[in-house]
Amino acid sequence: MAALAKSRTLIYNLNSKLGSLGMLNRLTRRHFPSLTPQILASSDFHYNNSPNLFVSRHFESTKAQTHPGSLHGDDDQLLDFPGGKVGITSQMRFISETNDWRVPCYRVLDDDGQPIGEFVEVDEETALKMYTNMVTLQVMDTLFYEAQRQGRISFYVTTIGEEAINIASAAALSMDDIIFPQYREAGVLLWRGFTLQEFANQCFSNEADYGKGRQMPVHYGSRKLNYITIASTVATQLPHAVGAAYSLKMDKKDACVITYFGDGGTSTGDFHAAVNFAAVMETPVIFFCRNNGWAISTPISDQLRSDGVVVRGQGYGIQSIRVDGNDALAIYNAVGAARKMAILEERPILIEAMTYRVGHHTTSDDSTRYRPVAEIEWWRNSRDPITKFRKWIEGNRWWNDEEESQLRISTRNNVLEAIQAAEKLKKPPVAELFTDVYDVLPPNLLEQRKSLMETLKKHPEEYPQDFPL
Ligand SMILES: Cc1ncc(C[n+]2csc(CCOP(=O)(O)OP(=O)(O)O)c2C)c(N)n1
Ligand SMILES: [Mg+2]
Repeated sequence: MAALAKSRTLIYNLNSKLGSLGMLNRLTRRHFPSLTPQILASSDFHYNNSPNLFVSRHFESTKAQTHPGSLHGDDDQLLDFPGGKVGITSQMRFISETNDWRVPCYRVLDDDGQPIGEFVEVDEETALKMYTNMVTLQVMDTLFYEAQRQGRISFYVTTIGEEAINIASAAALSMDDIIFPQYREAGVLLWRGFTLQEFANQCFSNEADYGKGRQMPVHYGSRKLNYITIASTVATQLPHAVGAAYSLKMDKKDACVITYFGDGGTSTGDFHAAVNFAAVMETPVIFFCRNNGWAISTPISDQLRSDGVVVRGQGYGIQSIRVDGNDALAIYNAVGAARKMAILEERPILIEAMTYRVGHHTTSDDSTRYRPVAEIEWWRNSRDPITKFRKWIEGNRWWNDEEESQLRISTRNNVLEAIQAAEKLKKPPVAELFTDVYDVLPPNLLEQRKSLMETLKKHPEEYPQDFPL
């Protein structure tokens, strides 16, 4: 006991002395406590050896306390409260913070692309559209990322590793369903028909961009495609989504809302307010959490203490499911079922898709500073959602190597053409910065506009010349 207390004091003292670098080290160790540099470097390193992924120390060390009696009351007597009747017990028992099992992950395909159970069939045409969209998203991400690195656009966010989440969830919805995205769901828009040219126009902030260049790249939106413009202020879209779902319910529409967010988003007040509001108001909304293990450099073990996000559904009184986010067919099935329940039963549903953010957080990030490269590469090579889906369509004889290389070549050419065309278009006028919010500009904005124009004219050398005033 004395030795334990001593080592605890030592750790405490060390921790309080650690600088930010030490802090990062600690974060990495906590998230992957069993991954030493030697293991990561060894050629036979395999994730199956590491049950700790997405598991905080909490789950390693804590077994749920088994209760001596059941949590039901001692007898049939009930007490009446405003929220309903509850049983009575004479034993003082605290409810355990966790179960001694973790909520399993719903899968349709195993790692070899073989179905492991029953699922809603996807016909050949839909499956091939899903596959070609996933590949298009991947190629678009790669080339737009490179364009940012070349200084041609200012910023970019990839969806690498989360292509199945994007495309399969979109495929399970109808066009009347309204999308409230975070920022890693460009594929949902792609599925709905947003063209490569439209993506490029937004990223290049040119005159054809619907936002008139007023948003950072990747902040897409499309009124036509029912895709609400991306707000990257984390989780602010969630309460909006609930409000929109409530309006669909009032109008008795045969449609639902789906809102996407990350594991990090679940730590915001907006998440809790939105889910509770949706539960109480019984709104047809799907809360789709992409649990990719990281919120920039914050690992999931520092994000929450519960068994991920899925268990929070019950806390708010709504149904929830955990899905393998790298299994397109599992996502397609789960979202399809959730959509039906949301609309027919007028209820919100929470989906937690387990996945991994293979790319850097954004082009402003270098994730190798806070997580092992071997970990990233393992996900890229062993758990790639596109490869898995390809195995399934090839197994069905719907796809072959020649079609694959043709698709990749033509998609690459199409993306490059879109980038070149977007780059050639003029920028929107600077004056547009002040339009489209107020009908009549208030005095403070009039003053700012005047000041901006004067500054641009006075110091032309400080500003790009290709912006019309
Ligand atoms: C309200 C708010 N706080 C902080 C940020 C900075 N920020 C941008 S993305 C991000 C992490 C989000 O992580 P997660 O929700 O897991 O999504 P992921 O990037 O992993 O897809 C943070 C903290 C922000 N954009 N908005
Ligand atoms: Mg995340």
